[in-house]
Amino acid sequence: MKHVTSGGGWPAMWYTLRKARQAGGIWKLYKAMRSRNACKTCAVGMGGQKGGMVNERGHFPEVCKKSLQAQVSDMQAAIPEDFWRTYSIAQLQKFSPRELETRGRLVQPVLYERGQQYYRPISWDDAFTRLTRKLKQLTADETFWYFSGRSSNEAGFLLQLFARMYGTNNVNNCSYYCHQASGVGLMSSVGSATATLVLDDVEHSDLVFVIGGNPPSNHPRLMTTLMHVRRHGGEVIVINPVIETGLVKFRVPSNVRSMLWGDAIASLYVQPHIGGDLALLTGVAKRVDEMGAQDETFLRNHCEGYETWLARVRATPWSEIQEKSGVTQRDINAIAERYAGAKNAVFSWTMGVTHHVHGVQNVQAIANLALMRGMVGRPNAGLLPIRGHSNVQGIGSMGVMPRLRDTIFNRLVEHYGVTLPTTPGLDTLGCMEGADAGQLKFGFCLGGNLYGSNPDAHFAAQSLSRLDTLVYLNTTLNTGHAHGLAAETIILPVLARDEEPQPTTQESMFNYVRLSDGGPRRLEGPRSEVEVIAHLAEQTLGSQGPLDWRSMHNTGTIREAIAKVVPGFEPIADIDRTKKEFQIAGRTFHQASFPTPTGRAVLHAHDLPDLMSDGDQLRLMTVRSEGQFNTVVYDEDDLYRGQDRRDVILMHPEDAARLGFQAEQRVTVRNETGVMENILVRLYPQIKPGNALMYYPEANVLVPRRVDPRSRTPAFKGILITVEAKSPRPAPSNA
Ligand SMILES: Nc1nc2c(c(=O)[nH]1)N[C@H]1C(S)=C(S)[C@@H](COP(=O)(O)OP(=O)(O)OC[C@H]3O[C@@H](n4cnc5c(=O)[nH]c(N)nc54)[C@H](O)[C@@H]3O)O[C@H]1N2
Ligand SMILES: Nc1nc2c(c(=O)[nH]1)N[C@H]1C(S)=C(S)[C@@H](COP(=O)(O)OP(=O)(O)OC[C@H]3O[C@@H](n4cnc5c(=O)[nH]c(N)nc54)[C@H](O)[C@@H]3O)O[C@H]1N2
Ligand SMILES: [Mo]
Repeated sequence: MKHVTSGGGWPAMWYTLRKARQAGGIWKLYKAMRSRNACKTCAVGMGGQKGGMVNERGHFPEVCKKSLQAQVSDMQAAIPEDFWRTYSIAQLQKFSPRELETRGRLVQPVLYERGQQYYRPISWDDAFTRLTRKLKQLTADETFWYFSGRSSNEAGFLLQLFARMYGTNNVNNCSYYCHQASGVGLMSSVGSATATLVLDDVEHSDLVFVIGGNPPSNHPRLMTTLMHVRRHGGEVIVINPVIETGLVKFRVPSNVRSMLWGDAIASLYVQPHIGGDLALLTGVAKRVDEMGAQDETFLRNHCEGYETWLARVRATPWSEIQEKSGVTQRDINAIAERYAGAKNAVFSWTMGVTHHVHGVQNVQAIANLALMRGMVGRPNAGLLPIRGHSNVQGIGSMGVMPRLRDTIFNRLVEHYGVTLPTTPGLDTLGCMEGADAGQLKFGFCLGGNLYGSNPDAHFAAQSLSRLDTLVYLNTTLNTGHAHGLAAETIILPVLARDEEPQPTTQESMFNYVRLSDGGPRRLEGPRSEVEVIAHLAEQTLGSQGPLDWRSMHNTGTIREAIAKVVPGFEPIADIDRTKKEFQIAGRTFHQASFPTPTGRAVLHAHDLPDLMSDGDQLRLMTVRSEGQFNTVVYDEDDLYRGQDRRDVILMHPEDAARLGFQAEQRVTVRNETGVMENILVRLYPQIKPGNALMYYPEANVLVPRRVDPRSRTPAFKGILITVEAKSPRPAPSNA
């Protein structure tokens, strides 16, 4: 397959036309894309009342392939009824993620019962009766409630409230596999868990760090901003073990000059080892200190922990920094010099930073470096975790986490007189382990693919199989429906955001709350998430309790409740009347006053983790291709990395030569967690030697259940593997 030499550009445009054909014509797709609904893919924040394809600075047109893919997926025809009689569970298990996704939209509730070979359609009434009966039999802490970041604030708020009034804190979201380390790290450093700036600040900065992320693929609309920074004479420093094509050069489709010639993005590209960032960031800080370029006044007036941290940085030898980061002194100095010369620096990062056992420390190290030069707490500079799902941040704000924030807890009790549990709840992996141990009997998944997103896929299937009942609220089929099967498994089909009968709201990563109008349903059958949750709650808890669940079918009533109990969300109460979107107060720091107990930001000292690997092992990252959205695969190819298939391992030619492999050779990849056979070796000079790349979710059979103790996020990057010439040996006992 041809390897493109820039991101975006004509391939993206052709793709749009092809997708438009699938969606029934360009006009139909354009109308759907322009409807006033928040974009369905990543959390950069688009659409809403300004209409689709408009960014947070009001710029139009902004489109990306991902939003087209998501839109066209929702515009698919219904899965026909005979599908469920035609394909057995065993056959569904043979389907690839892409084959499942492209079967069409889910339109009727279906039930699988252990011992049967097939799912079978059931009525909504039957589904509700089964669930209610089960919930009445169980004690609350035998259940768990998982949320993806795709649902609305209203659905998220309502379901977590129901789960807690039912009596459990086993409430969590996909963030535990995503940006939880950012939330925990930022909270410990600056007292707030989200981005400290707005999009306009990034546009006006003169240095942007892009650490451990692949925005050309995963946050394409951010590329316009990076292009602007470069055109204003600013710098972009990329820190990534892989040279990602679109981070070198990108053609922004909405810009003529960019389309024709392309825009250089990275002004400096540095390749650490997978997991080498903490060492590298410490090295940059050490060099900035040697140069005397820190902002002493800021550190003295607005920070604590500075002396301890600095002493540790100074005591860390250069040799250790170089060895553990895999970066040369020259490169470290080059980063430090550019940073020392910058007036306004923005630090952005994604999964290359959080998916490690030291994920929280990575985030703290980024904050340390920013604080060192006073880059937090003023305009045009700051900290920017580039969030994943379109509403993952809103789901968090709504209290979808095991421990409800005190303010929300107290206000719920005060305003609604409800009784809420105080027993500790389980995080996402905790629930999987609880299920495996037989302590949990019932799981409820609002969107997402809990099976497919988990580390250790064999364990995930086994753990879910120990549940009595598992419920999935989804729009399309995914691998969870085939492999994540409890004794009784029910799939409930729901409406997508732009098909909702009532308005809903979402929150972007820059802390904007925006309104989605909803729209006409495309298919008969699916129900609104809010309606399903309110109905289940009423049937389970009865209509006599402190909360009138019937009124909660109305998203306006839910917003009134959100306005009363969630701090910063007061204006949401009449957003559908005023149409005034708003930014959540207290989250953007243009002044150096931090919501920590002392009002000061905190610097944290760290020991550098060892880069594990011995001799013949490689360090593996499991990542997304350009053609997928998480566990949903739209296209088998990865345009930007020049791959035409997914069952591949990308390794540096030097490693291949050292280990005795050739391009296109079939190999077995294994470690203590699992085995993957028949994998194709692809030589990939763009990856740093010693490291390898495979695609998630297929490679999850190799991901151990090793988590960051503070954020409970698994290390989806930095997995030790051995690669062997194809020779089937028995699998390890736990696989
Ligand atoms: N098209 C598309 N868009 C998406 C998604 C999608 O699947 N598809 N998913 C959404 C979600 S939920 C999320 S969380 C985001 C994910 O967005 P990303 O974080 O960009 O996603 P990954 O594919 O995990 O890519 C990780 C990047 O980090 C690099 N990396 C790996 N290990 C390390 C390391 O140790 N250090 C450093 N510095 N870099 C490393 C990899 O080379 C890769 O470029 O995207 C969101 N947007
Ligand atoms: N090895 C490895 N594993 C990883 C990662 C990695 O980088 N490597 N990344 C992790 C990350 S960052 C994340 S966020 C998780 C992803 O975890 P999840 O959020 O659990 O998974 P998704 O694949 O995004 O969910 C896909 C499903 O969402 C459903 N869906 C789409 N739209 C809607 C909607 O409007 N409502 C409802 N109810 N359902 C909808 C569709 O049915 C689709 O099948 O995976 C994690 N797992
Ligand atoms: Mo994510």
